[in-house]
Amino acid sequence: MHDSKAIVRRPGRSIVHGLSTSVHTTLDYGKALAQHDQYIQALEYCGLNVAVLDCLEAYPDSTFIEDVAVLTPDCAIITAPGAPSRKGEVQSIEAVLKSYYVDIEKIHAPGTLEGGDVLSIGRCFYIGLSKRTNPSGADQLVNILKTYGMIGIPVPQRGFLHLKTAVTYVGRNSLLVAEGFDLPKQFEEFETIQVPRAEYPAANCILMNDKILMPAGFPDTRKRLESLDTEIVEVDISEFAKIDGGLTCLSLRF
Ligand code: CIR
Repeated sequence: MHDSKAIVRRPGRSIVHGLSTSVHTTLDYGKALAQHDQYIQALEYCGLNVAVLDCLEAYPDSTFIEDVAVLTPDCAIITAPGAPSRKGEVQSIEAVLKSYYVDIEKIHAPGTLEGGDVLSIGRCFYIGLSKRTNPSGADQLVNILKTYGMIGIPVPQRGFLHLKTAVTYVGRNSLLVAEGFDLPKQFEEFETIQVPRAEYPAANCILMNDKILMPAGFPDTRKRLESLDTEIVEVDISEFAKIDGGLTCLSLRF
């Protein structure tokens, strides 16, 4: 899995009104911008060429750009966000993806699907069925992937916003799994590293070109990840975490 490019979108001031499953202190916009800069630098350190898109003020959650597309080696798929306030985010991504991809597919209503629910490991894509991704969206993705010789596997998911909030792939056949997440049987071929309940946001890490990008401030998880003997790069995304944003959701990588 070698990624060479990433697309990110600058957060707009409206991010303070982003969707959240928790009561949180108001997001500090200046701090969010600074953390976003550090996130871009971390992607560059991991070897990616980063395209930075302008903010979309009309869409408070649009910096979580991972949710609007699924990028594969052979095609890009524009999703259909399940959150009503995020549906319009897809309009502006098509033109961007056209400069990178010849083949662009789409998930159509009544299907809903958000990229945070899609965990790709090689040419296999695990699709979490969540409040944001419904069976129709998952089935459409499975069929699109099949056309290009890739595999889509829908998996049940409960208790977390997206599949990748609870589980990510960190290399050496290992999954990082949040304690309390009922790992679906479709993942039984993998080894697991558990993220303690108190550190659950750390379950959302990114394996990128032989480095693991992890959110800063989770020492127990870091210790456990060190057993993989892979370089770990920490980046502070505490402002985004206030509205359920993790590391993966801040970029599209391909
Ligand atoms: C939302 O609820 O849509 C945003 N506040 C957070 C999205 C996080 N996306 C992701 O984990 N892929």
